[in-house]
Amino acid sequence: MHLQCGKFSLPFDRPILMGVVNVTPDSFSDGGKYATLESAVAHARLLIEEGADMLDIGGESTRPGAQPVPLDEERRRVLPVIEALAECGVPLSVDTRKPELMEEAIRAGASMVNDIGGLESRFALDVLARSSAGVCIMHKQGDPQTMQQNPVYREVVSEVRDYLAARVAVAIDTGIARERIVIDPGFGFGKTYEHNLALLRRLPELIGLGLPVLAGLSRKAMLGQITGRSAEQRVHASVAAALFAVQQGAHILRVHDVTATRDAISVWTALAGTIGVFPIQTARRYE
Ligand code: HH2
Repeated sequence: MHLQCGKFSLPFDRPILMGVVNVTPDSFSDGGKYATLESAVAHARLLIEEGADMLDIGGESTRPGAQPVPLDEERRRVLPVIEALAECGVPLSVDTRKPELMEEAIRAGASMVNDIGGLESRFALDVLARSSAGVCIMHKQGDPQTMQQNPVYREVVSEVRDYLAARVAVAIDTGIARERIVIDPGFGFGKTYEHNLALLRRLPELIGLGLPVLAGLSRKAMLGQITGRSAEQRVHASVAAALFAVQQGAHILRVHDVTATRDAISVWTALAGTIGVFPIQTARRYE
């Protein structure tokens, strides 16, 4: 299996690390740290140096309770960062729900779209179909403003799996090749602690759909519920969760802490003898 995104082809012979670059004043774990063009680009370059295989660049926080960001403001935050990094050598993903921005970001150099809206907009589907970009289709229940108030499922794992399978079928029908698609259960997006746990423990049921699975657990509230620590203090907890996700079959890990995650996965895969050694020196370029 491999992921085709723009000019890049990513094999899944080892876990892929997607480093998070939040160009926002209010993200839940790093809000305000990378809100300027200079700080965002410097952080992105640092993540690449640390061994990020790809970057996810976002201009709207989608933490529970977050206010929506107008298109013009999101554009102003994200596009200059993508333009500045267009030749950085790793695929750039744009984390947005807005089809206009998806299109502009692809034009500016993004190779992937990360749509927490599950590619439900017709416009977004058409933008993707017209491009060669990869796409991450994520499940969420409700909208960030209210999604954590009372999430209810009949059976969370089968509902999320069936939703993703249906969205993938629509995407393929629209002309987006299967090799360009990644799926994501959307940890924390309209899910209680128990829902998140069920999805993680039964991740193999999503893997069974035959598509690469992205897991975004980094610094999330469920880790705070386990450890009692604040978002900035959840690095070790995030690494443990990332290792567990890999064991459960996750292909891509969306992480804030690249060095820590990379070291842990390197050691774990070397010791387990499953995927072979994965030292930072072998961070690769895909073109
Ligand atoms: N989580 C966040 C944002 N985007 N995209 C995918 N595909 N999967 C995720 O789990 C996911 C995501 C939330 O994390 P972060 O970007 O750090 O925070 P914020 O939304 O507050 O900017």
